[in-house]
Amino acid sequence: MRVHRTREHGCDQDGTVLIIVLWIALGLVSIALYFGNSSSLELRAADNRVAATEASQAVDGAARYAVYVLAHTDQPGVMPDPLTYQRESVAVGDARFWFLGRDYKTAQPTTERPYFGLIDEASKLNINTATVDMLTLLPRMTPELAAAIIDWRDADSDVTENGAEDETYLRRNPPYHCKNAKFESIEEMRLLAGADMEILFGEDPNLNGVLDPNENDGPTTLPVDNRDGRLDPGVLEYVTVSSRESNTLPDGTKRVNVNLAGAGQRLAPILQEKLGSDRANQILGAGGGGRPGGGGNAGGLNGPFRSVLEFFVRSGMTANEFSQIETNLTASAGNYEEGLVNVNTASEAVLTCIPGIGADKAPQLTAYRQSNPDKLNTVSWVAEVLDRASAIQAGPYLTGHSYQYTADVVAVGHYGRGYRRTRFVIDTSEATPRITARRDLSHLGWALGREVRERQQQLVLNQNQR
Ligand SMILES: [Ca+2]
Ligand SMILES: [Ca+2]
Ligand SMILES: [Ca+2]
Ligand SMILES: [Ca+2]
Repeated sequence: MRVHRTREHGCDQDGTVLIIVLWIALGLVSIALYFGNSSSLELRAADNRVAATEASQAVDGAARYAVYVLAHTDQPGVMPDPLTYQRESVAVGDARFWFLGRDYKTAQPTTERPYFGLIDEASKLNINTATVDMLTLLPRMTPELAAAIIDWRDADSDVTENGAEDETYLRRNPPYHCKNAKFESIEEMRLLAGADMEILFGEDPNLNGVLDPNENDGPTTLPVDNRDGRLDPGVLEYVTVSSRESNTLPDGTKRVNVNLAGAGQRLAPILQEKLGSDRANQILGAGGGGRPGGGGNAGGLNGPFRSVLEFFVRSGMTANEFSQIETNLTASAGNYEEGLVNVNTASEAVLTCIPGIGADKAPQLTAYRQSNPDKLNTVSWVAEVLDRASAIQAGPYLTGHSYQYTADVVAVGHYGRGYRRTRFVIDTSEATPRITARRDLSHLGWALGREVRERQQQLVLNQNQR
């Protein structure tokens, strides 16, 4: 009996000990699980921070690379051939970067798949120089916003038709003044009367020129789009504040103003060097209106010429001859000319805004570009496509060259993590290209389209399986 009791007691004790041990063990397991989980979360967070740092460094590296590409191009002032530099999935250590671009060789540069490359700022309409009529022709533009652009940048406080000055902006909450000075960035347009998300961003809220799934599903997800299978971007797609041509070439040579007295004497040695003396004399004599030998001297350049294109049309030069001296010429007196549109890279939408071109002739220009890809370093071919009067009318707004480019850099760190996107504007008008603007666009979200995302996800899967 006693033994039994003892044994019973022993049994109870064993049971209690077992339960306590189990509890302790369970507690240890859950503590281990808790710490394990939180340290893996912390590890994961730290890893994401590392990836983001890698991506940021790749962004900076990409900007330096873009400056290098532009500094070493064969033809300064001409869009670097996309085949001559690296544009997509460029490795920088464990990170990769892409230059998100626009396909300037097509009439509609926005597509279903991203195009990779640098972006020509002279392919866009400059909101510091475009007239209200030109602005009004942009897709989605309203008369109110076009007029507000003019009033924002003009020095006076006189309200133009449909426009807005101080009295509009001072009524806002919080109130602010009309700038009455040039735009320094296109994003300033968000402050303007009549500007809204739909006009500025259109169907492309991530500003990548790519038709993303949410941009073609109607009202199901933002933005509200028309579900027509093509991207209809907003005004921001088509405008710039950066385009300008210096009247001093990057190598320090002053351009010859074809309207100045003595232009002929300054032009003579350039023409002689490139085309020989006989031809130089013929051309310098012909400038008044296609009379070969007419005038017979440098004074034969009878201006005024409203543009370099007009000078070409009236000079009797062949397009090939003209292309050799084109960058040496200007028709403006200042230190630089702002807002010329590069007819070799501008989209149909932008060309439509140019006086003398319009919606009817813009497709002819882009069609010519597609069938003559080797001629796209000059403005002269415009005279082959447009009639003489239209070419002369369009001339003051056009150029064949570009000196400012955007590098829209997207980068990810290892395993495709740590997404970063920054837009840089690079000015090549001086001897050394330099970055003149930088804007972080990471907050706009993934911009590289579906294919690159899937490829990135596949890389992660492959890594995890190893
Ligand atoms: Ca004003
Ligand atoms: Ca998009
Ligand atoms: Ca949508
Ligand atoms: Ca659409």
